[in-house]
Amino acid sequence: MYSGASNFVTTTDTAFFFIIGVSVLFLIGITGTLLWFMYRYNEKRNPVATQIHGSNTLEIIWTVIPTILVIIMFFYGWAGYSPMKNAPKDAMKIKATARMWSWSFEYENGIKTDTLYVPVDKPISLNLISLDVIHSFYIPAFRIKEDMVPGRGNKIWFIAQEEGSYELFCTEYCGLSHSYMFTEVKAMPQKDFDAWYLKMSDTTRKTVAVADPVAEGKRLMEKNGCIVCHSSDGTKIIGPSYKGVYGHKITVITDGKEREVIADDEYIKRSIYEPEADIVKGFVKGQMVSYKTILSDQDVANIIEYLKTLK
Ligand SMILES: [Cu+2]
Repeated sequence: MYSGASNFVTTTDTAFFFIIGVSVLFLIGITGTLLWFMYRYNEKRNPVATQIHGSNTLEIIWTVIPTILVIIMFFYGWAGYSPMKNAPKDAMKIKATARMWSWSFEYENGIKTDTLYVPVDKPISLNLISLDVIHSFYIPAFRIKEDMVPGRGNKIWFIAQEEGSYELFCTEYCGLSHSYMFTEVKAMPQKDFDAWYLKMSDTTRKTVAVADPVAEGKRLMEKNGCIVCHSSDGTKIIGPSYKGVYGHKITVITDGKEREVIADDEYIKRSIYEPEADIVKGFVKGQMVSYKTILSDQDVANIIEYLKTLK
């Protein structure tokens, strides 16, 4: 077992520091030689230009040494990279979904979270799904990074080796609110993870009966990143604000034709499940994906309760 926050820290850092070290040595060597030549061969000290007619020895040296250095770089790079492509068979599988502009993680028992929870010392294999554009999954402390291309199904795996919270973010510029794609990976001892997993499974089963639909609706909208594009105070972001929408008349474009609708339960549900069907006048098409597979009818009902409070 290697040291560091994940099993890939040692190998990645070795390759990185070797390349940085070689680069710094060359930077110092080349700059030093340059300065010395400027001093030694300026017009005052060397009035007649010195002509040089090639040197086989020199040419061999400056071909062989860089070749060896580059081969060593390749070796360290390959030795670190190739294990990243082969997840162990017993790895715990988690589906990581990215969309403009939020993350969601789905576990084998159906739990969905916006923070990635993992046990330490256990291989975790992530299935990387993008619902819209190209995103990129990055946990700097674990030294892992992989593009999330729609329809491609890339994978990444790691073993968290030290307990703690680490930054997890999108590192592919994916539109206006790219910087909101920021969350955490929490690595915890196996027994704490098991307790969390069990507790979450229970709450997932009980989602139908929530005590406070308004609070639940608000939580769902924060968790699913809705609020990144829709404000609740009337500010225009990517999509229309929620403020004062419920129960009011709005102008939308449906199949290229302008029409007026009342923003009732049915309209809001349709906007969440088929966001391209009606576009509010003044906004652009193609900014939102359907949440049909993500939000249940009950979730939508809770969201509507929350919207009703935004007068
Ligand atoms: Cu992104």
